[in-house]
Amino acid sequence: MLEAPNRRPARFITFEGGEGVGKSTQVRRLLNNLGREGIDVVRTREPGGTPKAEAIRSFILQGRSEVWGAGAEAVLFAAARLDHVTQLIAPNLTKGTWVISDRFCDSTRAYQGLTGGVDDRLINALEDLALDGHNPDLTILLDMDPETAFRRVEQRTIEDGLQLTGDRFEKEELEWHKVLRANFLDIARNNPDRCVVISAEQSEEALESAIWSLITSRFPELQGRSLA
Ligand code: T5A
Repeated sequence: MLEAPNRRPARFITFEGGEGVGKSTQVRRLLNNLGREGIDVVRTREPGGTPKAEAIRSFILQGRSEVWGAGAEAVLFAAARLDHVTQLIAPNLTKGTWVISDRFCDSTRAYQGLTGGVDDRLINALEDLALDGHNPDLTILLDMDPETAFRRVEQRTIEDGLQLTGDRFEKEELEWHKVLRANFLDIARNNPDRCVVISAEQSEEALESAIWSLITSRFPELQGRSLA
């Protein structure tokens, strides 16, 4: 079948990485930059993105699933993802709208699988079921030393006048987060066509520019477009 003229393929981009590395900040900046290029794009997050998935998010991040262990948490993240994919991600991509997600399936593999010790077979099965072929076109892994990232989160908490309590995973020890970082890097190494690692230890603006260079070199429809 002939494609409609000027119809550009919708892209699915995910951001991954440890706590506080600057994912949400860069998701917002990329959303604005794509919007300026006239691209229809939605921003979403995991866990969450739909009302049912947001309910699972609250349950997990309040620490209520912790007693069941990492395996049960992997199943809960996958349940949230299944709703997110079928209700938000797939319908948007089908109608030609790009989707940018703040975390996706690599977080389950890194947190619950490689760091939490959940068997690969369960992680693979959950991923197959929840994604149903909706793999990201590009995953940007923001990488940085967790100690520096924690200082950023601390600073944000102070600026927002909040108490530093730490959600379910922020409360883990620094060593745990160092292992998590190495595991994210392993996932990127094992998926070189999809994943690109970018150092998050640079200013917001420098990072935005590095991400824009990547996007414009990756997707031919944006080639030669520079940042405003
Ligand atoms: N989880 C999630 C799993 O265990 N399994 C799964 O399958 C999934 C999907 C989600 C939690 O759930 C876990 C992982 C997480 O623990 P969340 O609240 O979404 O919880 O947690 P984070 O993704 O870590 O979100 P954060 O908001 O804490 O971190 P971000 O989004 O990486 O960082 P951001 O952009 O909010 O920035 C943090 C602070 O740094 C500043 C910002 O202004 C902000 O104050 N900042 C910078 N400062 C200096 N230089 C830069 N370049 C900066 N960029 C941002």
